[in-house]
Amino acid sequence: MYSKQPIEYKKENISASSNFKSQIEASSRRSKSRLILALDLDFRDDVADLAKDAKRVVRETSDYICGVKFNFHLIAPLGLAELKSINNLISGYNLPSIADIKLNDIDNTNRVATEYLWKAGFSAVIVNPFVGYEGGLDVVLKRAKELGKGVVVLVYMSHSGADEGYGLTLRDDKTLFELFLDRAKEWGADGVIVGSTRPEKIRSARARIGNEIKILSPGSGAQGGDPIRSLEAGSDYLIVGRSIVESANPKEEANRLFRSLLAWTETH
Ligand code: O7M
Repeated sequence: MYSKQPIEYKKENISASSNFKSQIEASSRRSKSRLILALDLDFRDDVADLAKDAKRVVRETSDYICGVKFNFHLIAPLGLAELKSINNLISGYNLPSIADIKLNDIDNTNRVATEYLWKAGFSAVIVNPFVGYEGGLDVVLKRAKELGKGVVVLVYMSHSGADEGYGLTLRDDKTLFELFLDRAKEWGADGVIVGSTRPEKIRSARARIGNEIKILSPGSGAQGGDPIRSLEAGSDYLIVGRSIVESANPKEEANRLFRSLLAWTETH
C-alpha cells in the first residue's frame, strides 16, 4: 500500500492552475501545431553525446511541435540529471514533455517510477490500463492530479499485431479496447493513445470518450498512418518520431509536416 511520504517539490514546479491538458492545449494553440515529437534517437554503443544530440533535435524542431515524447531510447540510457536537463530545454520552449514507459506494475513500483519521472521534469506519463486501478495505477492517477501532471492511457496500438490484444472480445461482448476507453474515462485520464494506422478506432474512441479526453496518435510517417485521416477521425495530436528524427534534416522535415497540416489545424 502507498504509505510513504510524498517527495517535496519546489513550488515553481507546480502550478495549481496548470495541468498537462491545459499546457498541451495552450502549446498547440501557440504553435498552431498538432505534432508531438517522439524523441527516439536510434541505438548507439557510445551514449556520451546522446543528450546533446537529443537537445539539438528539440532546438531544431521546437517551432513546429506542441510537445515532446521520450521513450526508452532516452529513458533507459540517460540518468536523472541528463533527462532533467533535456526537459529544462523543452519547458523553456513552453512545451510539455511526456514519459512513454507504458507503466504496468504494482502500486509501489509505479509510485517510485513516477516520482523519478516528475523529478526529472516530465509533464505526463503513459500507462498501460491492463494492470487495473486498485493497488496498480491508483497511486499514479491520484498523485498526478495533486501535481498537475498528466496520465495518458494506452488503448489501441499502431502495429499490425495490436488486434491480437486490444481487439479481443470479452465475455460481455465488449472489446478490450472499449474496456480501456471506459477505464480512461472513469479514471479521469488526460488522454488516450490510439494508433494513427487505425482511423476507424480513432473515430470509435472519440465517440465513446467524448471531447474531454485527448486522443494522441502515433504511427504517422514511418508506420504508414495518414496524419490528416487521423485528425479527421478525431485525433487531437499526432506523435511522430523517425520520419523527423532520422531524416537528414529534422528541422526541414518537421517544418514540412507542420505546413502540410496547417490548413487543417487553422480551421479546427
Ligand atoms: O513515428 P515513429 O514510428 O518513429 O515513432 C512512434 C512512437 O510512438 C514510438 O516512440 C513508439 O514507441 C510510439 N508508439 C507507437 O508507435 N505505437 C503505439 O501504438 C504506441 C506508441 C506510443 O507512443 O505509446 C504510448
